[in-house]
This record gives sequence, C-alpha cells and structure tokens, in this order.
Amino acid sequence: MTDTIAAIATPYGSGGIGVIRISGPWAFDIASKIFSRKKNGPQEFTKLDSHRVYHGYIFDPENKDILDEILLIPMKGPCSYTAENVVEIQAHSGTIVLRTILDLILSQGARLSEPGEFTKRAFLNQRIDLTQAEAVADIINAKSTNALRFAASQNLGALKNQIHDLREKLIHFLSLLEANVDFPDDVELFEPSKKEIGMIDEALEKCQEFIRQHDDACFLKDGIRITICGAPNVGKSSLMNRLIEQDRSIVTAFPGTTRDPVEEGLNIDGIPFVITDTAGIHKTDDLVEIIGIEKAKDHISASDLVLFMQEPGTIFSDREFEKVVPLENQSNKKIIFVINKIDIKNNKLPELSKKYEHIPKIKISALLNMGIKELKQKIVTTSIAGLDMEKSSVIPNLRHKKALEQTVESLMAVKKGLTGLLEEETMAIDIKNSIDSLGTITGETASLDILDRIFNNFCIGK
Ligand SMILES: Nc1nc2c(ncn2[C@@H]2O[C@H](COP(=O)(O)OP(=O)(O)OP(=O)(O)O)[C@@H](O)[C@H]2O)c(=O)[nH]1
Ligand SMILES: [Mg+2]
Repeated sequence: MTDTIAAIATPYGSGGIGVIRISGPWAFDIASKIFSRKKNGPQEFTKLDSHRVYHGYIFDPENKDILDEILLIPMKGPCSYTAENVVEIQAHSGTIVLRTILDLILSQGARLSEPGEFTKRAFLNQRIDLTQAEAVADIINAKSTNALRFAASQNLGALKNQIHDLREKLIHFLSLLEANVDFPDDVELFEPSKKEIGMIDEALEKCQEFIRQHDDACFLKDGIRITICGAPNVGKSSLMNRLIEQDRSIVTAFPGTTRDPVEEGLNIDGIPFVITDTAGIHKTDDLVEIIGIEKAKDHISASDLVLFMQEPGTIFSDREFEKVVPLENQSNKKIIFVINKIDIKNNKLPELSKKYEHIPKIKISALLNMGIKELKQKIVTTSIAGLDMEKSSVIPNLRHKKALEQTVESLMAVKKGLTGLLEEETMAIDIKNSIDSLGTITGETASLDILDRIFNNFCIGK
C-alpha cells in the first residue's frame, strides 16, 4: 500500500492563494483532523464528500488554534490528479502560513512528497502515460504560446495515442510471427500478406516522420538560438538591447566594449528565441578580447540563426565574412545581414559579394529604432521557413527521438527479414525490440532509471 504524501503546490512567497496538496489513502482522514467548518473551533471530525468545495478553517488539533480561513476540495480516487484520494487546500499564500499548515499535515502522518511525485503517482496509477507526464513539465516550462500549444496537445494524449496505435500494430504482427515460431508444424509457413508488409513500411515512415518533426521543430520548445556578430563598434549591443527592449548589454563609443557573450530570452509572435550579443570579431593582441572572440565563434557555430552586422560604407569581403561564419558552418544555419547606422550613412551601403546575394539584408538604425520591426519579422520568417506549424501537433522530445531511432533500426532489420534474408526467430526479436523501444516513450517498458530522470526534473508539489 502506498503512503500519503503532501506538499505546497504553489510557488514560494506571498500571493493571493497558496495551494497545499495531499494524496494517498489517508488524505481525507488527515484533512478532516485539521479542518473545521465552524469558526469557533471543531466539535467533531468533518465528514468530507468527494468533489465538493468546503469553506472552513484550519486548526491545530493540539491547542485548537485557528490558523487560516480556507477552501478545501476533497477528490476521491480514481477521479483525481493522482488517481488516489486527494485533498487540495486553498489557503492564503504566505511562506509561514503554508509551511505551518503543511507541518500540521505532516504531523498527522503524511510524508513530504518528492519532486514530481504527484505526477509520478498519476503515471504509476495509469491515469496518464509518460508522454503526458512529460507534457506537464513542458506546460509549466513553456517559453512561448507555441510551446504551450504543443505541450497541451501532448498532455491530451496526441503523442501517446499515435505511439499506442503503432505499438498495437507491431504487437499484432509479432503474434502472427510467434505463432509460426512456436508451432511451426501447425501453422503454415509464415508469409506476411501485402497488408502486413505495408504495415511495417507505414510504421517505419511514421517513426521517421516523428524524428523529422523533432529535428524541424524542437527549437520551438527550447528557443531558436540567435547570435549577433560582426566587427567591433557596428552596433551589436545596441541591437541586442533594442530587440529585447532592455538595457542589457553595455554600449559605448569605444570599439571592443563587449567581451563576454551576453545571452537573453526573447519572444517574437509566440516563438521563443535565445539571443546572444558577442564580442566584435577582428585581429587583436588584447588577451581578454581574444578570449571573447573565441567565445563569440563558439556561439556562432552553435546558433540556428546568425545576424551578421555591418555598417554602411564598409567593403564586404567574402573572406572577412567567412572568418566570422566559416563555410563549413553555413549549411546548418540561417543568416541575415543587418546593416546598421543607416541614419548617418544611408547612401553608402556595404558592397555585397554576388556569392552571398541570396542572403536577406535588412537596413536598420539601432540608435533611432528604425527597421527593428522589419528585422523581427525577417527573424521569424527566416527561422520557421518551410515548417508546417499546424501539422506539428506534437513535437517529440530528445528522449522520444532516441527511442524512435532505435525503433527505426529494429524495423529496418525486420524489413530485411521480410525479404527472406533473416530467420523468423531473429525477426521476432527485432520486432520485440521495436515494440520495447516504443514502450519506453509511453512508459510501458521504461526503466526505473528513466522514470527517476524524468520526475526528478519536476518541482515539489507537481
Ligand atoms: N548613429 C548611430 N550610432 C549607433 C547606432 N547603433 C549604435 N550606434 C553607436 O555605435 C557605438 C557602438 O555601439 P555598440 O552597440 O556598443 O557596438 P558593438 O558592436 O556592440 O561594439 P563592441 O561591443 O565594441 O564590438 C555607440 O556609440 C552607439 O551609440 C545607429 O544605428 N546609429
Ligand atoms: Mg558590444
């Protein structure tokens, strides 16, 4: 039998309402020992009916002191978050009041919950699968409306249902195959029908599509990485501050002001970005600047989108540009040329090489806030070019992607078997492996180690 856990479910600090959650077989008994519907103290235990909102008071059973006026919501399992008996107490939100109520609950026999333990119980009690549990954390950590949309869709079971269907089909295929392996004399030689062969192809295609979806759209969850780079003093830090609408990076008239990369979150049209201002790249003997330039180069190479800044009047040389964004690095990232300071040198634009004519160019004045709106729009269209946002109702995470890659590997081996190159026993092992890999996504075959890694990243009370 499981024990009863409790935790403060709302953030630390002052606020309108703070919620304490209790879950487990003794949740109702514990709550009724410290709850009174009457102001002048408890006369007897309150009998709690499920799914009702009770107004009343928390009191200390030792000295009968009233501690707070609260709302209490008992939810009998399995119709609750954890599928166990749950009581939620809505108290006033202050660190001391919530902590005191929690201590009372613990003194009545509950245990302080581990991080994510409520959601873990919902998973272990099969109310949700692992993808839905992960989506709870994604909803809490969503950095943009799009990230929230994907997480909510996953929380409703979008990924779970598709993986479940795939797995069921593979289990059916395995049953046909195993019948042949176990009773080779009773069953005719295993000859998969066109439909069954097609099913393996379909499963393969579906897994590959999910992997593509991860590669194309995972940055919508974590943020598209933008690096602002270019020569010293072109206005990189001024642009950074304009984009994030804060005075974050130091701006001076002296070249070589920025040394350490300065990173900040940014949200444009519901899409999350992580933008970094870097040291101006040029030839220098200054040791600190050299280190800053190295760090700038690392950021450029790790970014999805590079804003390469220039001033009007500079001669654009391919070599200079390729020193900042090396050729081997250009294929996996998007680039925008940003021409700054058009307020003073508007008629002398940089001379651009024909080789880089296809790269979009935006003229701005970071100082006078000119062209910033257009630049933001260009950042969005360049970043999500070719991505079908409607189609991607869920974005598999990296853990899912790895499991899908294992599934693809096993299904490829099954395909080889279907062309007569492998024994049925070997094929059965491969198909079992593919079923197991899919099971780690939904949690059916996930090891304790995987579960710990997922739930330890949750906050206490969730
Ligand atoms: N006229 C004009 N001046 C600008 C503009 N943007 C930036 N500046 C000025 O250019 C100087 C350098 O600006 P920063 O933003 O510090 O340039 P940076 O590229 O970050 O420079 P480093 O960090 O030294 O590489 C400052 O004096 C800014 O006020 C602009 O659009 N027009
Ligand atoms: Mg700077």
